[in-house]
Amino acid sequence: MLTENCPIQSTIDIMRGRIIKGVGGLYSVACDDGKIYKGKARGLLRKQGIKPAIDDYAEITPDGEECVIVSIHERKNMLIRPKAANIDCAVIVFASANPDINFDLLDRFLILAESRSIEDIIICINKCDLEVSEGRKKAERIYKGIYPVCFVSAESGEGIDGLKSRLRGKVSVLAGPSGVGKSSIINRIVPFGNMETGEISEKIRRGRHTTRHIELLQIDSGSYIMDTPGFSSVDTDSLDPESLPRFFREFAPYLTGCYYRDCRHMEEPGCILKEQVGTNILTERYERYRRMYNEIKKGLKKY
Ligand SMILES: Nc1nc2c(ncn2[C@@H]2O[C@H](COP(=O)(O)OP(=O)(O)OP(=O)(O)O)[C@@H](O)[C@H]2O)c(=O)[nH]1
Ligand SMILES: [Mg+2]
Ligand SMILES: [Zn+2]
Repeated sequence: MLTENCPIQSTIDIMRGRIIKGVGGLYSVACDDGKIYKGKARGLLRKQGIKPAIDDYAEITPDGEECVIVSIHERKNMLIRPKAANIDCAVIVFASANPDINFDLLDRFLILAESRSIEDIIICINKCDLEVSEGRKKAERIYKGIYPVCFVSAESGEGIDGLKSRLRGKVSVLAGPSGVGKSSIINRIVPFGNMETGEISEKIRRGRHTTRHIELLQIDSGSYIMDTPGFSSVDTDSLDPESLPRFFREFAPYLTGCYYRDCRHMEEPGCILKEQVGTNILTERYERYRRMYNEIKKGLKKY
């Protein structure tokens, strides 16, 4: 439990549930009795700075259709933005085109997911009904040996079954910039899915942030998926620069064995990781590592 010392009168019924939606501090909790109760977190939780997250397991006291959230169970992992917990699988969604793939942002999404110990990470390139773009070819070239890459079209339905089968039995989150078609994919995957989708603004060539909150939706009895609002930036400031190499998955075989045991794989002599750049490690990915390492280091100096 994340809450301690919360005396609750024994006369009040306590029920266990799962937080499936939260808008402005009001949460929907799906409970073991099959009902959904709406309520806020009790004052004590708020005082302790504990805010419920989507897919938290919680204890509630029901009162008619309403409830009070009295405690939150220990989380397996946690994303801060979007605020979601207990995630098995992160699907990082970009579009083949309209908007074009921002590879810097894509790497940041991947690093964030890795840093949060999310076991399964999938890259999903949507809008594959559009002509095969340079970005799509580049995504295939860079990531195919590192992560599963699904090419789909929410419009035509191409590739959706393949993506869906990868989500079976898991709690997944769809994350990516606005306008790439996350909600459109959900509408294909979730039976009776009815997420609001938005036209891309022609002027700014990105979406209008149609989805404003996260919601946990059920695909089938053991599979759940969360739609999230689009993000145009990912906050990587809080990462420890020394742990950054672990978040580049293809670096794993070369993390030990450098001449210096605490090698940062930057300028040090005898770096075995650097020797792999251009062969087993793509130059683009290594360059991204260097830029991010320097950026995070610089950020840390400020404080
Ligand atoms: N051509 C094409 N258009 C698509 C496809 N999927 C979605 N779109 C369009 O892209 C636009 C944005 O789709 P959304 O599903 O709202 O995008 P989103 O990622 O949920 O956006 P936010 O909620 O703002 O984060 C809509 O106009 C969709 O019709 C696709 O596979 N092909
Ligand atoms: Mg959306
Ligand atoms: Zn090294």
